[in-house]
Amino acid sequence: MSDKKHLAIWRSGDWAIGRRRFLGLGSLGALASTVAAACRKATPPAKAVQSWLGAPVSRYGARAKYETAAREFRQSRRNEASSSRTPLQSSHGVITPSSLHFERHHGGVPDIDPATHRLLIHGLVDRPVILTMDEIRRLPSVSRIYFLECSGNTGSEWGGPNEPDVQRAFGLTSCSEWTGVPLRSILDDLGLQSAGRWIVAEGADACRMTRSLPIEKAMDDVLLAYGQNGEALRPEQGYPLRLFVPGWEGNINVKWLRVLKVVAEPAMSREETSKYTDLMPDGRARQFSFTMDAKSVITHPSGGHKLASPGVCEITGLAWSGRGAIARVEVSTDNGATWHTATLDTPVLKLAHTRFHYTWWWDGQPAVIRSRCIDETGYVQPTREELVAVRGFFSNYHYNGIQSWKVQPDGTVTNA
Ligand SMILES: Nc1nc2c(c(=O)[nH]1)N[C@H]1C(S)=C(S)[C@@H](COP(=O)(O)O)O[C@H]1N2
Ligand SMILES: [Mo]
Repeated sequence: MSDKKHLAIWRSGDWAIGRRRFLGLGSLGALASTVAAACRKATPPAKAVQSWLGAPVSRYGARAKYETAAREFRQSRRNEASSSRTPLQSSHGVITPSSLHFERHHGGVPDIDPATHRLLIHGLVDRPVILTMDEIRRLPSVSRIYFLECSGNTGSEWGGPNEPDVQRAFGLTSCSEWTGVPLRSILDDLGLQSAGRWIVAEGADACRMTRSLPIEKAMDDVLLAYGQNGEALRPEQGYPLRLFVPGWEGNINVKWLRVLKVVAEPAMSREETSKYTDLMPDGRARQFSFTMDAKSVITHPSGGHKLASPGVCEITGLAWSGRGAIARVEVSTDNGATWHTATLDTPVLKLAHTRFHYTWWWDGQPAVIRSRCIDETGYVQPTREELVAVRGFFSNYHYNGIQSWKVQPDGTVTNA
């Protein structure tokens, strides 16, 4: 295709011509030609060629004042029992900045001095201990990138399209690099007794968050985490210490951790009986439904976005699974009739957000776009109908149905 034609579709007002000319062209070819046209157009006007005498260095950084992405929350009657959501629609890559990590507090954010904080580990161990933060930070540590998702995330979509945008519908998931001590190494040292089958974790906040963790998981990949994205945990994420349970529902990742008790039977606390259980259609409930099932969502374009004009559109989003790595993400731009394999940013990490991309040539017609993911165990993200057929409508937690967005001819995007 000649340069003249590239420029022709780039000029505003020429979209109708461009659309006819590009119809049937592979989307990557279209992307390359659009980029080339943009480059040729980019002769800077004289007044833009200038430089600034800048501000001095600073002790602790802040983002550019032009950037406004923020957590979203509804003011509730009791602000101590609230949550805020990550702006996934404007996120890049897979790491959530700590300042935008979603929050879920049942008793507010306590202000805990690390110098006085203690972790008691007792119960069915030969040598119970009380550890200070300095003692914990002396132990060999690891750093790992993991997602953290509240099992209530996307619960709003059980009955069909509900929330207007990806932040409100999906924003209770975030992904950080977490640093801490493998719980296994400490339990090995303390002499775990064979009768110890569960560990009851308790937080130091007003709600005394209490959850029971099976010993097999505790001895696998659980961390006593004190670091997040290269610095100490944020207060909102459990400073100075939290339990980190990779791939499992957010609630068991007890923040402000102060007690671990090794026991024979689960505690049957509020958070694992009346809450965080899943009522099934036959009236029985799933309990200890820890694993976060595979889920994916297109974050751009998504609800609330407006496409400027027909032409090249980068579809991008996130996929993750509590069972391991994402093996494949597929994207449909024709209401599920055909599916295309998306490109995954590498490395693809187990139990972490995985960024996917698919380059789409939007022809200006109404379109429904969606993504579905398959994890390394072969688990396929279900449609809403498939999920509802098994789990019914009584559940609040663990909704992971395929999400669709509708692109209207004027470029507006809505939840479909
Ligand atoms: N001590 C304590 N731990 C807690 C909670 C809490 O309120 N108190 N909330 C839980 C819930 S429901 C979730 S989803 C995650 C949220 O972690 P975050 O606020 O770091 O995103 O923490 C869990 N751990
Ligand atoms: Mo949660």
